Amino acid sequence: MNDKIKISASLACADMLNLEREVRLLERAGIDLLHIDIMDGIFVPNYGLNMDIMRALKRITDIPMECHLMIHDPERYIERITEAGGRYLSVHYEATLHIQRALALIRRNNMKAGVALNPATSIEVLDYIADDIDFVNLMMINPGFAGQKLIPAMIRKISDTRKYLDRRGKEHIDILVDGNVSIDNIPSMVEAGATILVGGTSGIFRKNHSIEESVELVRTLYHGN
Ligand code: S6P
Ligand code: MG
Repeated sequence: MNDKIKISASLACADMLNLEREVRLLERAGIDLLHIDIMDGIFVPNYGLNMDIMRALKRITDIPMECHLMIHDPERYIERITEAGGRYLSVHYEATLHIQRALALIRRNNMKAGVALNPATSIEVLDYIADDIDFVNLMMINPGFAGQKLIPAMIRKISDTRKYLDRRGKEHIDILVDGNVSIDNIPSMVEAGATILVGGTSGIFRKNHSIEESVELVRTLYHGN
């Protein structure tokens, strides 16, 4: 039984025409976090959610918002994310020249600080920022779009990251996995050491399955029953 695992629902994959209803269903299913993808059309070739949507969500739910910024120079938006209700925030290592400064700013704004790594970025970049993070956001796909396929080498990246952090006495740092966190892939991701699972089109918002049924199924995958 693994009680340390959290499930974060990737709201960009929800039914936008019925967002409040989707949030109520997620609440009823006992989801832990709401994953909010924010993009700038430059760091990734797409757009996602934004701070107006966060503010609206904040009015209707207490589920903590876990934000994933896929934008260049994320420092520019950290204060506004906290004001909009963000409680966790990951910024890309590849998106700023001053990742340590960005992480420190996230903590100063009372959010849990995460560094997000693109698939090809080595975990060695964590070396001198391990004291500055509460979680690592390991991308299982190249960011920008939902509905992509897991890059197989990423399972090894999860276990390498877990070992790497544990060897440095950083057992408390969470490993969030994002991208094709599917019913099929979750067992190997958890086995490798993932502790926060971002559920999108292949995990929580699956066609022809209810949110409740999917969340329940995801839980059985790591509770082993
Ligand atoms: C991708 C984004 C992700 C997706 C999620 C979708 O740019 O950061 O959070 O929303 O990966 O899940 P799935 O199951 O469709 O890959
Ligand atoms: Mg994301």
